[in-house]
Amino acid sequence: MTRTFLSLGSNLGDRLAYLRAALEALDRGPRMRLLRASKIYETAPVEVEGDQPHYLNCVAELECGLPAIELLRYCQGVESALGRERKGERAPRTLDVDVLLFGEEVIDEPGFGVPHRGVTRAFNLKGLADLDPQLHIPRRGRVEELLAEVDPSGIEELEVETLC
Ligand code: PH2
Ligand code: MG
Ligand code: MG
Repeated sequence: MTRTFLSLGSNLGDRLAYLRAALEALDRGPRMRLLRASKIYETAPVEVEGDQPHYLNCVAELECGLPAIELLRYCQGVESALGRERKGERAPRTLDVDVLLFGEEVIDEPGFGVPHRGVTRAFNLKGLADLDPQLHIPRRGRVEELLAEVDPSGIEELEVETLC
């Protein structure tokens, strides 16, 4: 079993419902178990062009018995099942599920990098810090130290029960 962390994001439609449905689907996935989810954050879009709605983001911790590439495929299936249209990498979306970390594995393949290149975005570091501030990110460092270095603006904690 590998300890893995996923980033969930939605900025189209009923964002909270998409995050909830995604967590349920991840818990039902083959050889995987949802352990915990971070707080939910409402976040200003980063690294996108033009006006886009704000995101809801959270981070989920799972135990996974699949190889990383199969976890990625499962996550992509969950995105599609929940209405994701492939309209470009940075277009608004009902659901984005990114494999942030897969144990200590480092993967550099076209279309699949682990740790995910977005792992040091402030909203992902915040979610990771909710779950384990001491967590080590291969090639980057410790979550709490990385979080101290990023700009925390544009991130608001959402006042809801955590989803898991
Ligand atoms: N995802 C992106 C690009 N920009 N900005 C926020 N706030 N949240 C995201 O999940 C996000 C983003 C590409 O996947
Ligand atoms: Mg993403
Ligand atoms: Mg993605």
